[in-house]
Amino acid sequence: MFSDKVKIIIRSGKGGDGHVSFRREKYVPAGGPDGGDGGKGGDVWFYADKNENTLSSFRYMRRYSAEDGREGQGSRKSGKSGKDLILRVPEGTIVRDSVSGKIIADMSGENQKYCILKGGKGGSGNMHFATSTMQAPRYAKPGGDAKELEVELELKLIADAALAGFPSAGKSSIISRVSNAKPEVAAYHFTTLTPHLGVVKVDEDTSFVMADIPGLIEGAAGGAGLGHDFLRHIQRTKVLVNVVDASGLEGRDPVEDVKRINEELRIFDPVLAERPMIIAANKTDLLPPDSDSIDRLRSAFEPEIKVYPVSAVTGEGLNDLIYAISEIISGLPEETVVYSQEYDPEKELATGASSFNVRFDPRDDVYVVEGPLVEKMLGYTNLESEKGFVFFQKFIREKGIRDALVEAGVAEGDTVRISEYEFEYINDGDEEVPDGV
Ligand SMILES: Nc1nc2c(ncn2[C@@H]2O[C@H](COP(=O)(O)OP(=O)(O)OP(=O)(O)O)[C@@H](O)[C@H]2O)c(=O)[nH]1
Ligand SMILES: [Mg+2]
Repeated sequence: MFSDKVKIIIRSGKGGDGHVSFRREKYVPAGGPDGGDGGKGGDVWFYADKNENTLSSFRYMRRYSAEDGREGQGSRKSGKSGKDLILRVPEGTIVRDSVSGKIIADMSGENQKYCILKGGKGGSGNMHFATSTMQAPRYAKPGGDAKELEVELELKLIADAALAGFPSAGKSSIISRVSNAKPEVAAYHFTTLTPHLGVVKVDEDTSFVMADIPGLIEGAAGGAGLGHDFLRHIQRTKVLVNVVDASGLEGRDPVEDVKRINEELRIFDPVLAERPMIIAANKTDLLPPDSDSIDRLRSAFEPEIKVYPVSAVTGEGLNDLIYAISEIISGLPEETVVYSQEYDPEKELATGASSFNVRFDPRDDVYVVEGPLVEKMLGYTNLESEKGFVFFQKFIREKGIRDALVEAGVAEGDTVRISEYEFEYINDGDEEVPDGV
C-alpha cells in the first residue's frame, strides 16, 4: 500500500508552570519568593527531506507530540524546555488543516522548514511577583497551552519528467537504466505500487529528476486501478513521457495505448493535455523486422508529439530519449509552483482558545460545557475554595456560557457538567457577584 495522503494529529508541548516557593535559609525565617519559570513547550516542525520519498512512515502512528516544558523549581531555577518535534516529509508535501482542507504549508521550493505549532510559553515563577505590598506572592503563572491540530499530509512529487503508461510498458525498466532509481521490474501488471524518483545525469552539469509511477489503466482518472492517486503526482511535472509497449506482444495496439493514456490524463486534469509530451516506444528489441509500429506511431502523433524508439533491455535509443527530455526541460521556466498559505494555525488556534460549546447529553441527562476556554479556566481555578467558586460563577456569566446554557434549555435544578465537575444549575439572576479574585 502506498500512502501519499495521511492524516495525523500533531500537538505542541504545553509550557511548564511557574513555580511557587520561598527561599529557605538558616536563621532567615521568611525568605523571599524564589520560584523559577516553567520551561517552554516544544514546537512542532516540518522539514522537507530529500531522502524521503513517501509518506509511508506516517502510517503507523496517528499522534505526534512535542515535549511539554517542565515546571519551574525552587532557588529561581527554570524548568527544562520541552524538546521540539521534527517531522521529516518528502519535498513537495502539502500540509493542510484536515477540517477546512486549507493549506498550512507547502514544503517545496524555499520552504524547507516550517514551524507549524508553537509550544506554550513557560509560566513565570513567583519570584517575579514580589512587590512592596505583596512580599510573599503565592501566585505563579501557569504555562501556556499546548496546541493540537489534525493535519492532512499530501505528497505531490516534484519531478521534471514523469513516465506514464499502461502496466508492463517498461516504465520501471527505463528509469532503472537511466537513473539511480531501482524500482522492481517484473513481467506482471502493477509491479510498481509506489512512485519512484530518480536523478538522470545528462552530462557533467545537467541532470533532471524523473518519476516512475504505477501503471495507469483505462478509467484511472475515475479511480480505476491504482492510478488515480498517482495522477496527482504528475500534475507538477514539466514533461510527460508516454511509455508504450511498441511490440504489441500483449495483443495491444501501441497507437491506441498512447491515445488511451492521453485521454486518462486529460480527464484527470485538462491542464495535463497541454503539457509537453514525448513518446517512448519501448521494447524495440522484440519488434519483428517487418513491424510498422514505429511508423504508425510517428504518423499518428508527430510532429506534435515526437516518438523515440527505445529498448530498456538493450539500451538502444535511451540516450536520444534522455537528451530530448533534457532539451525540453531546459527550455521551460525554472520555478516550482509553491502553494501559498491559506490557514495560519497560530492565528486560528489562538481564536479557538476562547471557544466553548454547550450540548445536552440525553444519556446522562446533563448539559455539557466543553472546549479550550473552560478547560483553561479550570486549570487555574480552585473550585474547592470559596474565592475560586465565586470567580467561576462570574466567568460563566461574563463569557456567555450561562446564556448558552439557557439557550440550550437548561432549567433550575438541571445538572451541568464541565470537565469532571458536575453542578446543579441555579438561576442566580443578574446581581453582581463581588469580584473576589
Ligand atoms: N524485451 C524487452 N522487455 C522489456 C523491455 N522493457 C521492459 N521489459 C519487460 O517488460 C516487463 C515489465 O517491465 P516493467 O519495467 O516492470 O514495466 P512497468 O511499466 O514498470 O510495469 P508496472 O510497474 O506494472 O506499471 C518486464 O518483464 C521487463 O523485463 C524492453 O525494452 N524489451
Ligand atoms: Mg513499474
